Amino acid sequence: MKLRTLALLIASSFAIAACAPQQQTAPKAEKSTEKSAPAADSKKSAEADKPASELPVVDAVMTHAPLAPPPIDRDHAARVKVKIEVAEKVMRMADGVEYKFWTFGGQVPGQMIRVREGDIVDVEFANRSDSTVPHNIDFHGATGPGGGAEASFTAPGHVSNFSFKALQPGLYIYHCATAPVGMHIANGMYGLILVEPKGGLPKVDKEFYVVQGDFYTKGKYGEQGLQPFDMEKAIKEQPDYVVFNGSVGSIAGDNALKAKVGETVRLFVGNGGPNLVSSFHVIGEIFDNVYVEGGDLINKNVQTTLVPAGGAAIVDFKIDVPGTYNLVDHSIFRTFNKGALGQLKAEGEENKEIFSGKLSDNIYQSEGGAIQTVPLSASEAAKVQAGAPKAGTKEERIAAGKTVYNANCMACHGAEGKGVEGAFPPLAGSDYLNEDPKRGIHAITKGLSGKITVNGKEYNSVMPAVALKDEDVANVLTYVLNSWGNKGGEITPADVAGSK
Ligand code: HEC
Ligand SMILES: [Cu+2]
Repeated sequence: MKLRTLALLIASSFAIAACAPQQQTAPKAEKSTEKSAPAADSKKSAEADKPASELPVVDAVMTHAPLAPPPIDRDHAARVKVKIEVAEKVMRMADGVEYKFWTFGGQVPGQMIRVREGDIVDVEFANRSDSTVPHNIDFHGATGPGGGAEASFTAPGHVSNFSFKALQPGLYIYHCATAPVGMHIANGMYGLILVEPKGGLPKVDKEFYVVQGDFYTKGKYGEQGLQPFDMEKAIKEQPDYVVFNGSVGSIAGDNALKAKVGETVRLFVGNGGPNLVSSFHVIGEIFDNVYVEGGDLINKNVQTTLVPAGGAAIVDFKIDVPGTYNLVDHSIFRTFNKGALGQLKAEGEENKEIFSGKLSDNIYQSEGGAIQTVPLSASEAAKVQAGAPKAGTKEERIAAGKTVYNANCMACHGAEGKGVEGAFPPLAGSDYLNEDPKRGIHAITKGLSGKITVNGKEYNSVMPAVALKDEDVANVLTYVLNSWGNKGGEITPADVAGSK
């Protein structure tokens, strides 16, 4: 998806650039009027009010998350054409978990729209003929009944048009408001529209688009297969998933946002809900500016900002030191147990004065250094007994093992088994493991402590035993052995049983 949207974005930026010259027709006075107009008067500050019919017509630059459309480089109003097609679509919610999303434009969130205060937004709203129900759109950035909900109500196989004037600048949610409204939103029908103030926003180096949402599935978090919507959980406000940009991992790992040391980053953050308020936080960063609730009020030096359901915030920060910065909902079980984790990876020069990194690490054994077992809840223990589905082939074992790895090992050994120097040894290209893969069985089932050397580096730490079924131990080790430059091979449940 990334490449295609990028190409589209680039293509459409060029389209805008190409038609920019003939758009520069606004009176010269316009700019100065805008600058001196206090924000509160912005509704009235008439920029040489042309009749709407005489405004130049432009196509909106719309982007799929996590990309944001480029800043507007017009100094006058326009009629901006926004085309939205609703599609009901089965897509990935998490590894092995699918969900039938209802989408604006084929993805969750819907595409981000960027217009300028004073623009007329011409909306063309199409509902595909393979949709099962009617849909509509309520723009929080519009003034008028339902934000356009009635005006845009569209049966499958129909297309509606309406327009609104973007009177007030700000970052606004749009969402479907067809009954049952909660269900349409819960299925992913939301996105953001930015109405730039006439003078634009202060320039930054990178801008991204992130929308949180909560999802309610018949099966529990991680339960495999196509999961239907669960109305009862939605009413009780007990989501199984809380995610950024529509799925677990959508902006983490290989999909992480990227920036460089020294750059300023802006996140357009929305919260589609339907239920939860987000305590939005970036671990290891302090927001220099927060446009509180997406409006004009700027708060400075903020750690965590609330993003209401059906609301938004703009946050700016500068990257001072390299590293991986995790985007979370600091209602923190949502991050570690429901998927609300994004990442921004920053490369560049270290600055040891701002952040030293680990200076030393010695063993501190308050519990006598005994190996501990990661505790299991009663239901988890029951599941362990009941057993996971059996893998028939090595390929199935590798696929199942990946899920086991992500749930049980990644927290310490890291994505791609890279480990953490001085604390957690790498599993990627581990000579310790490749020399005798059965050492892995022992490490998982019995735990591991004392000095070991992995790829020439010494580790003297404690790995707790991980309570897994033999099948899962076999799967995860087979996955590890066939990943990240390891030597391949297969560990079977019989191997595990035999060497415990
Ligand atoms: C709580 C953190 C933690 C978790 C969870 C964990 N490990 Fe470890 N693991 C360690 C530490 C620490 C060591 C090194 C122990 C030592 O120094 O003696 C280690 C060592 C190992 C080793 C041997 C050294 C090497 O790099 O080859 C293997 C293999 C291994 N772990 C596999 C796993 C697998 C597979 C899982 C998931 C089922 C897992 N670990 C979960 C912390 C963890
Ligand atoms: Cu809808």
